[in-house]
Amino acid sequence: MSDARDGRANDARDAGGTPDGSASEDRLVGRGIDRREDAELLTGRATYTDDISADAAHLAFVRSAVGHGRVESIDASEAEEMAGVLGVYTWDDVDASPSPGVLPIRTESLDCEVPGHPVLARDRVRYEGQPIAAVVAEDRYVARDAVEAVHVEYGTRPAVVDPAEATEDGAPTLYEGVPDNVALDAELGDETTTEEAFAAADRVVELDLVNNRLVASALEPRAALARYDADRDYFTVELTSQSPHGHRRKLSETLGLDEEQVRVVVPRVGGGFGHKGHHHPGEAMAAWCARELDRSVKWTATRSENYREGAHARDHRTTAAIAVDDDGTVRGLRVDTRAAVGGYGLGGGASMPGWYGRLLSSQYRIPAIYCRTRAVFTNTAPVHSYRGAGRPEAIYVTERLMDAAADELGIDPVELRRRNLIEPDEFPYETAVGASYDSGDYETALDEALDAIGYGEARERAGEPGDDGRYRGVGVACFTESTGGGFERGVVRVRRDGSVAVYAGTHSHGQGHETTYAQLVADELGVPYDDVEVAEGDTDDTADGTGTFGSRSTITGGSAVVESARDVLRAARGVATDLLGVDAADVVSEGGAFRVVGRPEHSVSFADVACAAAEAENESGDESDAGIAFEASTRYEPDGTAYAFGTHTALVAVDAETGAVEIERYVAVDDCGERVNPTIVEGQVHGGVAQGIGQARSEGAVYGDDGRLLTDSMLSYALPRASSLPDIETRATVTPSPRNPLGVKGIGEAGTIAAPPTVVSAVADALSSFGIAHVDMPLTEENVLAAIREVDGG
Ligand code: MCN
Repeated sequence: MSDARDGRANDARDAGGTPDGSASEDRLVGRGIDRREDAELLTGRATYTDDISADAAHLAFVRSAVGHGRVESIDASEAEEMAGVLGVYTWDDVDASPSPGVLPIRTESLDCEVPGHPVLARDRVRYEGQPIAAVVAEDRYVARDAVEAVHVEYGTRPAVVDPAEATEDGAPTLYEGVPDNVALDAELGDETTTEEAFAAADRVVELDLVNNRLVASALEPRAALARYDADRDYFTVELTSQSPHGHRRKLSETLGLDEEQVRVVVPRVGGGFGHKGHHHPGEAMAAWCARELDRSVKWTATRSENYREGAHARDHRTTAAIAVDDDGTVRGLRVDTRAAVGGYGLGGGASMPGWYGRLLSSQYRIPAIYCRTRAVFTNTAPVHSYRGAGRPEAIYVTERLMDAAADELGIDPVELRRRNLIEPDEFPYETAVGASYDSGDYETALDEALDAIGYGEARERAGEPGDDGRYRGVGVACFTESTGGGFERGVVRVRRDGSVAVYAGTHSHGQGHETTYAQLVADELGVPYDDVEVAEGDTDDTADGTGTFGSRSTITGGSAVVESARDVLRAARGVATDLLGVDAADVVSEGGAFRVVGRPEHSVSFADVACAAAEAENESGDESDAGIAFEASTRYEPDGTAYAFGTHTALVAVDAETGAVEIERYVAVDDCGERVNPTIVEGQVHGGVAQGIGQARSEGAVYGDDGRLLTDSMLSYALPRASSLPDIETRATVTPSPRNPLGVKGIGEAGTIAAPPTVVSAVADALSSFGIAHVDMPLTEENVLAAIREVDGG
């Protein structure tokens, strides 16, 4: 019988624990423990999909060289003759197989009848880079050489790449039955009430906004390794995924299989940012070819394939208006957005009204909102969710309108926001676009941000050139974010030695779940942190699961593993009660042991209880459970959405001669409820802000009018660099969510939501003396100078 308490305290220190004051001394939750996965990741010892060879043949794709056209002919004879080539396949081969060969799509994301995305082009190509033929060869170099030897002739058609232009009369059409290219025309909010609010308001301010097209640039490109067991008609697919069970379902549908015929295993994943949650042709074709050749087949995207075909993001054209009274009361919002979906609908969050329009109320009490969203086919790569997925686009609209209204009314932009904030005693709060906010204390976060940046002084300097001739500006953006949705599975298994294995249906691709889930479970069971292992990514480990996206894992996966840990603890207490020979009511669990109330020396350790339970299990003769003391599995679904929030603020200096923007300071105040690990939370904010600044300053996928992608590599697609990023100062307020047992809200996307409006607001503020109220992203030197020249008349 032992006392685990000392071991536990040491253990947190050993793990690099840096108690942050908010955590009680005993608890791991609330401590900024170093990420346990980092040693392996940072020393290059991690295994990624492409590291696994399995004697695999290699798959490469012949991709459309045109943005829009008909495939007139494919001549693969030269490629087929090449030494080392195992097969060249086109749609005809897929069509002749038992597989449907079409990527599944969420039906609610389209309201028109169109064919789905085929894994290889049927006859028409609708974006440059669409796969036309698949080549499998003994090695990847031969496969790529053979791709060059496949000759495709096209009947080129006119292309349309801009979602607003695509809806205009006379625009090229992508599908016969959809003459206006509108894939989905959806409304949110009440149009009549909103029109009445606009008619009654003192002023209406309107803005046209562009939300630039982005590409997820994870360090690791997408990859898949498929093995086929012909005897069992069974696939094992290792791949880059954020959602192992989601990929299993989609792979099964594409291949025409039962889910039970597919096991998905996800090794380490080098970043996802949303696009590894989607199903692309590469993964499905690797599996299809593995069956066709009865051989393991691997596919790894090249960087430019990732740019051409990996799901893109954002790409909104919006006309929006705000109705305000002279005293600064906001009466309504009216938003009309055309959102690109690309050549094929994949059902992405950015164009789905539920993810986009539902966030338009942000932190404000806005009685009437009407949002029309048209998801529009364009000759571009398909658009899907990317860090934020609709929420950055919505907050950008609302925050730009708040600045424009403040400008019109001559009210300080912070003061206008403050006058309209939803107050703490108004929660739960139902917005005019159907969001039910759980909890919030918006003004505290706002004040924290203003205090940190020194808003008063910054406001005085705003719009004026400093000693260095550059114009200073201060930007502020408030935001909310819907986090956590759907169900998640969490399994906790205790072995006879008291060690604990935790499995979840989520999949960390940089978020640090191995650390945070271990903190949560170790706290619940009172066992040493090092005794808890966390594994994600194998569909055999959990009966079902949803995955990691939408900043949902802590709320859903974290709660699921905690609920399972609580079940395990209840069972363990029962065994402990028997061992101690007292009434259940007299047994308490603390510090990794069960003790008798009032007789602290009378105790039994968690490990001894586990051993006793495993012995009893062995005696029962069930060999499948040999060595397992306790196990619990929870399918957890939160009690509604948790709305994270915060205020970000930035100081910028703009050189009006060159258009160069420097972000001199950036302060992020975020509220994600209770924080499991404040250091990881801070890291998530840093990463998100860096990506948000990337969108604001430099990123943008650019297509030529013919539908050819001009930014198809890291040379031409301008990711942010360390030198273009400021130090990111972070602060936190803590407003627990009442909608999950942990009181948590998500944090993974907050930075990408808040940073674009914050930076644009600051730059517009700096240029206010030129009469500039808004500059579209990205704020490149060229775009900033163009904005100055436009008002200068030059
Ligand atoms: N966390 C916490 N306390 C909270 C909330 C979160 O300690 N109150 C911790 C979590 O336990 C977890 C991390 O912060 O370790 C992020 O948790 P959460 O906000 O629940 O988000 P998810 O784990 O579901 O991650 C998804 C989110 C999304 S949608 C994208 S896109 C994204 C992101 O996280 N892509 C990332 N962060 C990323 N980080 C890296 N490094 N790479 C990516 O591709």
